[in-house]
Amino acid sequence: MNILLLGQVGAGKSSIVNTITSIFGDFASHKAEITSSDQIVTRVYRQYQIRSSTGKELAFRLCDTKGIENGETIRTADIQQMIDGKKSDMETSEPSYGGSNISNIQRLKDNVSGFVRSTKRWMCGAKTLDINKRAYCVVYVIDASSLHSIHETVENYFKDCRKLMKQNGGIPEIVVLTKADYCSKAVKGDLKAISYCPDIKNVVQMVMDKFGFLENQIFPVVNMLKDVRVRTETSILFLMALRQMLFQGREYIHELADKKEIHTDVYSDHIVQAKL
Ligand SMILES: Nc1nc2c(ncn2[C@@H]2O[C@H](COP(=O)(O)OP(=O)(O)OP(=O)(O)O)[C@@H](O)[C@H]2O)c(=O)[nH]1
Ligand SMILES: [Mg+2]
Repeated sequence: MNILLLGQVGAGKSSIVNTITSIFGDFASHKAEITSSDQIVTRVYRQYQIRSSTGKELAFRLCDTKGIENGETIRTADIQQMIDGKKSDMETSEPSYGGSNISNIQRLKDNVSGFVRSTKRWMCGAKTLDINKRAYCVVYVIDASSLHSIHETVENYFKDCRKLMKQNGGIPEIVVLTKADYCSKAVKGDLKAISYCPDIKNVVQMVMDKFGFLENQIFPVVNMLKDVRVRTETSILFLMALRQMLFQGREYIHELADKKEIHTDVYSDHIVQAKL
């Protein structure tokens, strides 16, 4: 099951790959490149196979993507390729910028072409899609500490992404709120405070108000950055989020099978394996 990580430059997408790899591998992983500078780090699409501590491949991959910059509009064709599993590992993504008028027209065109695409797919069955490669869940990675000052274009970007997921038959969406430690001293001192801290509750409410997510789709976390050993509190937060991604992804697979977009004999194995 491929899980697509989308979000702003520096939001913590690659750090999530490292944290989850560390949790399952039982050691601190630096597989995905991150940096402490403000520069864009991830420039290409990367698929990371997650393995257990014994090296066994687990039944999901995290797909790290190039971050969105302020002023950028949705790269519909690019994201569609990722959803359909047609983007190769290490492939680049060109940013797309546009003024508000261009962006509105483009958005309209995207809506229409998205509708045509989903209708076509419904009519012919998605036989050309490789079910191992396509995405079954999308994760919006949002920096909790800077949400209050999020750029309007980035806000629109997320809204447009949500529309695209709907056009694709309702791909499950999860929000992972990183850098919760920057939002609250209590969380910085004790990760357990994340579940009751008012500062974090406010950020969660802001995500609900801005983007229309439900509370159970939003997971505040703190990435593993300096620790050599994986802390239990870190693991619990990430595993809860991951469990939700996999459950919802599985439901989506069932729906695709019911609509005959994928064949049950092909996907049943994957469902069994997707149990954590
Ligand atoms: N305090 C804190 N810092 C974090 C957290 N997650 C990520 N960071 C820091 O944020 C910076 C950016 O993290 P990345 O994982 O590289 O972000 P990215 O979204 O992959 O960025 P691009 O690849 O440039 O799009 C790094 O300096 C990380 O150490 C977190 O939960 N808490
Ligand atoms: Mg990155």
